[in-house]
Parts: sequence; structure tokens; C-alpha cells
Amino acid sequence: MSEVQRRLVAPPIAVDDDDHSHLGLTTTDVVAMYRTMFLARSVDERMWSMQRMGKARFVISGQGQEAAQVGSAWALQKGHDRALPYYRDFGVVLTLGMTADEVMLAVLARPDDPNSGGRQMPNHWGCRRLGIITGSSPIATQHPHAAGIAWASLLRGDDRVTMCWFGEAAASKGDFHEALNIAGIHRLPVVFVCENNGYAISVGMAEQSAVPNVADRAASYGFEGVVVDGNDPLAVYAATRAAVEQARSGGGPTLIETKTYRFMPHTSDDDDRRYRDLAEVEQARSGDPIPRMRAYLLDHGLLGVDQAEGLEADVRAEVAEAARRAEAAPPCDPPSAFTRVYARRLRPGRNIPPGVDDPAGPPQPSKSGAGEGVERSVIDTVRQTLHDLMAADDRVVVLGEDVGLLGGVFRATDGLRRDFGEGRVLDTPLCESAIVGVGVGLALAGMRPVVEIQFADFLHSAFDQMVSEAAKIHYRSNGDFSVPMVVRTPWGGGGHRGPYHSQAVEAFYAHVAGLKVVVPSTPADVAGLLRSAVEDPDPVLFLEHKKTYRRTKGIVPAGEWRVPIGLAEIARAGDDLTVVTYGLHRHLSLAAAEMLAAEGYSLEVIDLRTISPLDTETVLASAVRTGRVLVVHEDNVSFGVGAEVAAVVAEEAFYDLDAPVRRLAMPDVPALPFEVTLERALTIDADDIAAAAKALLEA
Ligand SMILES: Cc1ncc(C[n+]2csc(CCOP(=O)(O)OP(=O)(O)O)c2C)c(N)n1
Ligand SMILES: [Mg+2]
Repeated sequence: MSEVQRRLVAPPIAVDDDDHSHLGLTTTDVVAMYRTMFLARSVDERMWSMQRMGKARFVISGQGQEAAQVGSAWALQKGHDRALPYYRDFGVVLTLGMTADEVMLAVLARPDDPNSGGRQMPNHWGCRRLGIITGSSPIATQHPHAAGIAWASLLRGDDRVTMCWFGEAAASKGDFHEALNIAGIHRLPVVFVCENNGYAISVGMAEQSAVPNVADRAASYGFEGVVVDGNDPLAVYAATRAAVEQARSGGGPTLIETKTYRFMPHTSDDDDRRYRDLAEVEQARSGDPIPRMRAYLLDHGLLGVDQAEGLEADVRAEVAEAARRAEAAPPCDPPSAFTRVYARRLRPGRNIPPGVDDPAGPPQPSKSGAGEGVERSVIDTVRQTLHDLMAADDRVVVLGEDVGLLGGVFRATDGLRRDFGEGRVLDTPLCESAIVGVGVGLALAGMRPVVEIQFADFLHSAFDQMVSEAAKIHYRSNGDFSVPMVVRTPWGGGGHRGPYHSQAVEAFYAHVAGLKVVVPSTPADVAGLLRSAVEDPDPVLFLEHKKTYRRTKGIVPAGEWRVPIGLAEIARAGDDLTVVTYGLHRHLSLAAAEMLAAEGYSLEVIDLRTISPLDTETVLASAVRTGRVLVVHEDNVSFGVGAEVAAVVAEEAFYDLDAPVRRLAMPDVPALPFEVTLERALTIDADDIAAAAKALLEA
């Protein structure tokens, strides 16, 4: 007998062993539990037959795991607590109030599916109304969200418990470990429920883990891990209820591992005969939680055979009716594919046909405060603006490495902990993916997190959380969820900091619809854009050039000064050539313009300020007027912002140009070297800009 088989042989339930009343469950409760398990199974079976008939394109099954799902979800307060299920969790979402109709709408990808309106594959659950948080396909990304949501409960004292489900493969991912670490450190009110079915598609437990139990991992994060028979809903309920009570009363997290089995192939695309014997599956079916629970009800006299059969017939009829209604439901409307990209669209989406986009008004410049104000450096402006925002709105919290006690390695958050306390200025462990992921969770829970990533170079670790989660949540949930999170990070070279403390990262993120990318470089813009970013309902990447931190000073207008996201600034007006730039190179381009003015050339300098959404109007109007465009940035030349600006100008202002668009950017080498002369060989200064502009003027 294999290890999997051995643990699947179910311990018999003794007839006189009345588990449920010891657990405070009434007859009605356990019958309802059975009904929900049976409903999950029936929906699942029906969906497979619809798939075989060609009605459903692709299905993911939960058969075999219903006890783990229903038993655990039963311990939550519906609607009050927060749930982050994974893709097999029919039993979880049905327990929490999703209807068979809604599940069937998801299976058939109909627009009225509350989970995603057909945008995601089936089983990618999410329904704000039910406290079910939108989930995605990448394994384990939901763990940091769960930690963030639980952290929000702790900060607000709202007594909610967050529960996060996953397969055992998730325990191999960094996000799992990073999130459990944070949950352990802060004793967060969260329960992690692993449905260990023994396989990650084809890979058995022995090749996934050197320790036999996922629950063993909890010890290294300072909380308890519990192994439970996942085919016994009452055992699962008992363990989960205890964990929920502990979490609710401030006792911190628990990791529950339910040992269970998946009866069906991984998905309708999988052929499980390639990696397991049918005999093993048959053996596992002898521990099937559905007949087992049924036997419990009958043996305890809680249900007669006729009643059980009646209940089952009712459920089957309910599912048949749900399937019929879902099949009859209208299909998706193709133009809706363009909508709900942003919770607040600031500019019309590129290549989105007119008339179908979300409404967008061009951002308006702020009128308040102009003309007054105080002089500050960029770093002081970041700090002061964060201070003002935190004072005005207690949903604003700051988190990151060293942001608390130290005030950040650049001191951008200095004094915030003193003024607002540890609860709102959260020093995190070194775990960029979870820092951003926790930020996503805090935002989903209604907070306004401002995440600091110590150097932009280390944001790469959080790429998945940025592009698969933060950027896509509004779209994938069909607008049901949004992520009002700001990720601030110092970027850029020229400070002799070598390959890993110098990078320009804007192009990676500007490519991703759903994110907004802001790159201010004057104190007034930093203040105004940071306020706009924190108030914006979408995720904003806020890039602060390190070389502007202390050397760039300027007047910051008083009051609630806002600079709209998505609006470039003409930093210097001119007639002969347009320099399009941002970041430190705004200042260098202005210096170059000054140099060339002495030679009689009139340069216009446009500071984009926002990379995405790009202010194409300002760029095009200038290009049309001057006929010459030079794009300057310190990121590599290929596939960057310069390429985008050049393409826009070539597409829309070609006949107004007097010369080809040129790019002045870092050559395609991987990074800026540490040694000063090597670094200088790759960086662009004002002389380089002046020379490139002059060459283009004379072209
Ligand atoms: C990050 C990531 N890598 C790979 C995949 C493809 N994939 C989907 S499910 C899966 C196995 C997951 O196994 P487990 O977490 O144990 O859940 P189970 O499917 O067994 O319920 C894999 C490899 C993915 N979705 N995400
Ligand atoms: Mg598995």
C-alpha cells in the first residue's frame, strides 16, 4: 500500500460516538453540512457532464475534498469573516452563501457570474457581497493577501477572522512562507487551511517536500500546525473552529492540514492515468467523505434513508435547474472586454474602440495652493506629504523594510512612527513579494497602504504581486474589487551604487494595464502626485529618483496640493525641438536647454511625470509644433518608454515631423557598474542631451 493509500483508509466512525453535539452542532447543522457537501459534489458531477457534452469548455473538480472544504468554512461567520478559497473550493463558496446558480454561471462563463463575469477560468472565486476575496491562478499569491486582510482587522480591531485555503503545492512557494512568517510575527487573526490531496498535478508529496506534513512548517513561524483527517467534516470543523476561536480572541494564526484526495483528474485537460493507478483512486474512494457523512447521519438517527434520498433528490433537482438557467443565460457582450481595467480610468485606453471604454476625463491641474508654500527637498516632501496624508486619514498605513524605527534608509518615513505609532508604520521582514502582497490585502480590506520597497531593484521579487495581482484584480473581478495601494520606491543611477541599487524599472510596469506609474522629480510634483496616488482607487507605482532626494529643492504649494496622475508638464516652453523626459533627466534636460539657448536654439522640455497613463496629447501637440522630438531617459534604450513615445509620435504626428524621432537612453547593458568611470560611461548628462538635441536640430 502506498503512503497516499495508507493515509486514505478512513478510520471508522463509531456509531455511539456523537461528535457533532460535542462540537455545538445541532442536527439541523449537520444535515445542512451534508447537504452542502452533496451540493458541491452534484454541481461538480454535473459540470463534468456539461464539459463532456461540449457545453462547458474547461472544468476544475473538487470531488473528494468536500469534507475539508465544508468542514472548515463552517467555522466562519458568514458575511463577517473573510475567505480566500482556492480553485477546488466548491464546498467553501457554497457554505459561504454562493448559490448553485452562481457557480453554474461561473462554469459557463456567463456575464452574471458574480466571481468574474466570464473573465476568469471557472473556480476563480471572488464575491465581495459574501466576503469571498477574488483569487487568481498563480499558486500561493493569496497568502500575503490573507495576511494583509487579517492585519487590517488587527489594526481596526474589527474581530474578523480571515481564512485562506490552498493545495499542498503552495507550501513550496515563497509567498506561502513570507506570509506565514508575517502572520506569526504579528499573531494575525488568520487561519491557513491546506487541502493536501497528495498531488501537485502529477508530482507526489515525496517529491514536493522532505517533511511529511505541510503542518510541520508552522513551527518555524511560531504557531501551531494541525494535521486532521480531511475526509471527516466534523474533525475538520473541530480543528478549524478551535483555530477560528483562537484567532478571534487574539491568539494568532493556525495552519491546518487536511489530508484528503482528489478523485478526478487535475482538470478536464489532465490525464491522471499518466501518474497514478486507477486502483489507487478506487482505494481512495472507499474513504469518500460524502457516503461517510451520510452514514454518520443515518447511524446516529439524524436522518432516515427516505429523508436522505429526498434531500439528495432535491439537491440534484436544484443543480439541474441551476444548470438549465445558466445555459439559458445570455452570453458575454464582447465590448465589455474593454471595461473595468481601472477603478478610475484617467485617459482613454489605447487601442480601445471609442464608445466602449470606461468613462475618462482628462486630468485637470490642481488650482489650490499654487503660488504659496514652502521650499523643501524631494525627500522632505515625501516625508511631509506622508505625514499630512496619515494625519488626515487613518486608513493610510506605511509598511516596508526599516520604515519604522529607522525611518527608512533614505529617511523618507522618519518620524512617522513617532507621530502615528507602530500600528500604522509597519516594519516588515525582508520579503518584497509579501510586502506588496500584504499591501494588496490591506487595500482589499479598505485600508490605504503606502508600501516602501527599499530600492526599486528589489521590486523584481514582487513582480507577480504587482502584475498578476494588484494590476489585474479590478479587471478579473469584473469591477467587484479594487486595490488602492501605492508602492513607493527609490530608483535610478548616477550615485555609484552598482548594478543592484541603480535600476530603472518603469518600463516593466508601464507595460501592464491596470497599474499606474508615476515618476515625479520636483518637490511640488512629488507632493501633488503622492496625494493623488494615495487617493486613487488603483495601484500606483510611485518612483522617486534617488539623485533628486536631497539635491532637488523647490516650492511645495501649501494646502491639499494635488497634481493629477496622467498629466505631463511643459517644464520649459520652446519652438525648435521637443525633449520628452522624466525623472532626474527633467533637470538635466532643462540644463541642456539653457546651454542651447545660448546658441540661439529654443528647446521645449516635457516632463512626463506619469508614465502610465501616458499624456500623449501634450507630447503630440508639442511634436506637431516643433517638428523634432528627442526622448531622453536613463533606462535601457530598447523596449522602453522612449520606444513608446517614438511610436506614438510616428503613428500620429508623422507628417508634422521635420526629422525622425530620436532616443537618447542607456545602451543595452544589464546594469550600471559600481566603479565611477564605468558608471559615467553609461550615464547621460546635460552635455549629452545638448549634443543629441543639436544633432537632431541640424538633421
Ligand atoms: C505559480 C504557479 N505555477 C504553476 C501553476 C500551474 N499549476 C496549477 S495547479 C498546479 C498544482 C497545484 O497543486 P496543489 O497546490 O497541491 O493543489 P491541487 O491542484 O492538488 O488541489 C500547478 C503546477 C500555477 N497555477 N501557478
Ligand atoms: Mg495537491
